[in-house]
Amino acid sequence: MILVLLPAYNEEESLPKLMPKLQQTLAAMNEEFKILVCNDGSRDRTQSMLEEYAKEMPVEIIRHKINRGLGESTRDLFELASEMARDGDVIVRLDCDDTHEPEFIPRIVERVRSGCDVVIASRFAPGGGQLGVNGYRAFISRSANLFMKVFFPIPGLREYSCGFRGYRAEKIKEAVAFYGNNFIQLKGLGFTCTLEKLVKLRLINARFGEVPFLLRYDQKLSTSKMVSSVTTLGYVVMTILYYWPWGGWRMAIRNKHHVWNLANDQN
Ligand SMILES: Nc1nc2c(ncn2[C@@H]2O[C@H](COP(=O)(O)OP(=O)(O)OP(=O)(O)O)[C@@H](O)[C@H]2O)c(=O)[nH]1
Ligand SMILES: [Mg+2]
Repeated sequence: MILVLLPAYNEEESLPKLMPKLQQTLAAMNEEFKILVCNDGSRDRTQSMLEEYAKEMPVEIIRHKINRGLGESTRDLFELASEMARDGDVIVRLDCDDTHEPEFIPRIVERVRSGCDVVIASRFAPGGGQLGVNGYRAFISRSANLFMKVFFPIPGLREYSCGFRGYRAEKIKEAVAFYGNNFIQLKGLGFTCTLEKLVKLRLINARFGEVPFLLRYDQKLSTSKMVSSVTTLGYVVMTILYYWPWGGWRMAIRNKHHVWNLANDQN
């Protein structure tokens, strides 16, 4: 099964573009699929539109009446996905602002099935790119990725900030079992959770891969919800938590995971 996760906040303009493409792509893959959407306190027609889609395709809606942010929504989506998924399933998470084309999903799924735990749709892999991104935003995005590459390096990875990714279900189940509440712990810090997930999976020895991806920013209709000041603060907080000499993530989590693995092997 393929489980598609969509965080949605005021996406009434984008959903009518994205959902038919998503359904078409997934149906053509000849595999069972489910779309889990977290409608996070949208103030527009997102909820009623999703309810209509749920009549035509396998859509399940998690509804927050009040906006809780991307971190909380991601926690809910991954928690539900890890409960629903069986071994062999692939979890794909993408944005629903119509900048992430579903046509990349089959390649992501194939790459997960050929041995990766996490596969990132990468603008910076050979053959990837972005359309419609202005110079300022491209510079901010490049700088953020450089920061992540320096402080949280993952061999072979060029793209750290894009949320369009595939995950092997077993690895997500392992992460939820091992980390519990702390799988995605940086909740109120904007979009930091997107990086935190990578780092947390790396600390439990996930294997990473990339597929080339073209970001269609030229198709973006909805307004941006990315608050760069809060997210930047989140990156700083995470860097401190990671490198903190007394019990920082880098050492403490690796050691704890090693012990956890040994205990699991004995059982
Ligand atoms: N659940 C939830 N989803 C959100 C929230 N903010 C944004 N999103 C969703 O997260 C995805 C990414 O948001 P975007 O605003 O596209 O952020 P971005 O891609 O980093 O940057 P831009 O495309 O420039 O806006 C979209 O699918 C949004 O609907 C939120 O507070 N809660
Ligand atoms: Mg976007």
